[in-house]
Amino acid sequence: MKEYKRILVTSALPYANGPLHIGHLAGAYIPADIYVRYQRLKSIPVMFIGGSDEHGVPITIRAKKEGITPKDVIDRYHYQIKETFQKMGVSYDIYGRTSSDIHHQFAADFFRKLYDNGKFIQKSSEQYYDEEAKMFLADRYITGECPHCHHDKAYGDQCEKCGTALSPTELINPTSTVSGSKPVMKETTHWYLPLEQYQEWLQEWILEGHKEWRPNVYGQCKSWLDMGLQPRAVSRDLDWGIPVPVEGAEGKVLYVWFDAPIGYISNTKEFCDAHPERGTWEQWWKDEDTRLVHFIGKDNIVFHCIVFPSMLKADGSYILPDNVPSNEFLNLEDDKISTSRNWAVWVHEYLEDFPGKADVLRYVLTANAPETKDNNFTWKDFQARNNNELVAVYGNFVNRALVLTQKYFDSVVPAAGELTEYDKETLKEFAGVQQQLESLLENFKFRDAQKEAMNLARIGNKYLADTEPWKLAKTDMARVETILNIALQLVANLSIAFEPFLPFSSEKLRNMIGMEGCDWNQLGSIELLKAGHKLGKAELLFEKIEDEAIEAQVNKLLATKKANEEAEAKAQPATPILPNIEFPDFEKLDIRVGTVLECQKVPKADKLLQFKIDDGLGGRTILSGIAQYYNPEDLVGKQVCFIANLAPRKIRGIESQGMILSALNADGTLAVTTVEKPVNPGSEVR
Ligand code: B3M
Ligand code: ZN
Repeated sequence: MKEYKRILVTSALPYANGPLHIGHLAGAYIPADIYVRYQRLKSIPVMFIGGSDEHGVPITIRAKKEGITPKDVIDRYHYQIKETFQKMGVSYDIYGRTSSDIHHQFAADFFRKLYDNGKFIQKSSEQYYDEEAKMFLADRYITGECPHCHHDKAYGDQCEKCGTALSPTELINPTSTVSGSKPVMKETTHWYLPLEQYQEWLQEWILEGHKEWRPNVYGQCKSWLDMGLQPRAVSRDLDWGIPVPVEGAEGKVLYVWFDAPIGYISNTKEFCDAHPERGTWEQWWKDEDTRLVHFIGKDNIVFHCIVFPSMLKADGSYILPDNVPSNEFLNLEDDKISTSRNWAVWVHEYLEDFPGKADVLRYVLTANAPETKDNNFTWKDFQARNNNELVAVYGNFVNRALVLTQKYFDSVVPAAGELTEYDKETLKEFAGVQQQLESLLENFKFRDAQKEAMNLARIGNKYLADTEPWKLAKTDMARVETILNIALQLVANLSIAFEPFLPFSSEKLRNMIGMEGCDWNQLGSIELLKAGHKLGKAELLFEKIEDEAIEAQVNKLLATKKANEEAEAKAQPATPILPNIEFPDFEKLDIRVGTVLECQKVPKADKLLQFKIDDGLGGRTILSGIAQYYNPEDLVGKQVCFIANLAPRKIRGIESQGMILSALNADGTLAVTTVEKPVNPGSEVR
């Protein structure tokens, strides 16, 4: 393997449109932090870059829904996310944001250079446009019937029922999820990165050059390449983002997936500008001696392995990722984590409910890391891992070693005498641990690595249980000295071995034993604590988590489940069908289609709209109580169904000559009934 001088680590930039949940942590953040902490411990120059992804449609939608600005949204979540990372010990060198001036400038310059060098193609195409919301619709914001399995809520980019990748034009009966209206086709121009031009190079670079990538990552890349790459639009019609820095591009911004990965670079620049002693950003991004590693979740693979590298290649002056360790998904209590269904453990809530227990969550998420397949978080398992592993194995061993030393030697490290065969065997077991841990960590096998560290504690526990120094204290104090010396060396080793995984506890442990510094290269040493060294006060490293605390969490989830079920039930109210009628009863109704000629609000009546309808018979006036749901001008020209022979009645002094039919939606809103294709005014409905 190539020798590198420095390692640049990035973890995916979370969208600043919601809080972090445990799935985020397990996917891209805890593993990256473990890796970075390990490299730092080894004194390898390493830089850890993170930040918020603050552009894109979801942020604008959220703002619209809440009646605030996108800037309000990102400010709320950027700071919250940043604080959550810090409290979880995710040790970024910089946590930046893509709304910063420095990033806007950097990303615009990046685009401009590619543009000037003819790396883009410009294409016009027809795209779905929402006339009510006055915006082009991102694929995700169009739903409709899947042409393959006929699921009625497929998205414009994918049907989640049958898994087929779709384009919005394939949907049957597309609807805008922004306004609920039917989108229309409208022409627009965009810049595209012609990925097909990079196909051959990518094949060589990934499929030949990076066979060591995780099978899930390599496999996804291969299937994309096998399908053949297509040009990808790098701009969007949107008023939130980085304006396309080209004349005549008004109203267009860089596609969020174009600017976000550039955020890794601009954040590095921001950091290096403020910390010149850490080198220049160009050193980190353009020197072949830098090893670049991206930690991401599996839904980001194509962007980090295919699109971003193609952008870097198009520029020509950048290094490329050496590895892209991507995790699969973490489920919660056997169900997919979902922000919209609030099916998640929100990390900031966890930290409130379990103060001082960031390491416990780090431990459990790593023990269950979805490294090779989707994995599951359950509160029962969380409790069991805390009580049976952190408390009963690691914490218990440390506590026993310290308490015994306190009792027999007044907390002074005793000297080791002659070693028995059993002592030597025990020491041999942890002599190899540094190498074992290294090879696992270098290969991104964090789960196994943490298991290995825990195994050290098991060895320690077993050693004390087997040697029983408390029994020997009456007869053979010299032997007790040796045993406790060995046990204490093991304790000190644990603080190093666990440092990448459980940084808070490792620090606490070092304070307890009065150990200064933490040097990875000393891992496995049996002279970490010198004889005569005075230990600090023994405290509990971890505490048991009681059933009540777990029940409270489980109940919280049950309440969410119940609320979701209720919401679903409410969305489909089972209004009982009325008793049957005979056909002649139906024939008494004269339902017609009319074209709305005029529509206006009735003064001082906030629910009423007054319609002038072309009914094919000279026209009529109808009042309808739908003013809360429509702009009157939006209804002009629409064809509506109405009852033509309802006896006229006066409402607010105006005679209403019929009744416009509307559908009552589950949420209480009304939608006017129209016809599926234009008909002559006055046509009968039957
Ligand atoms: N914000 C998607 C995500 O959070 C996206 C990652 C950007 S990394 C450059 O899944
Ligand atoms: Zn489908």
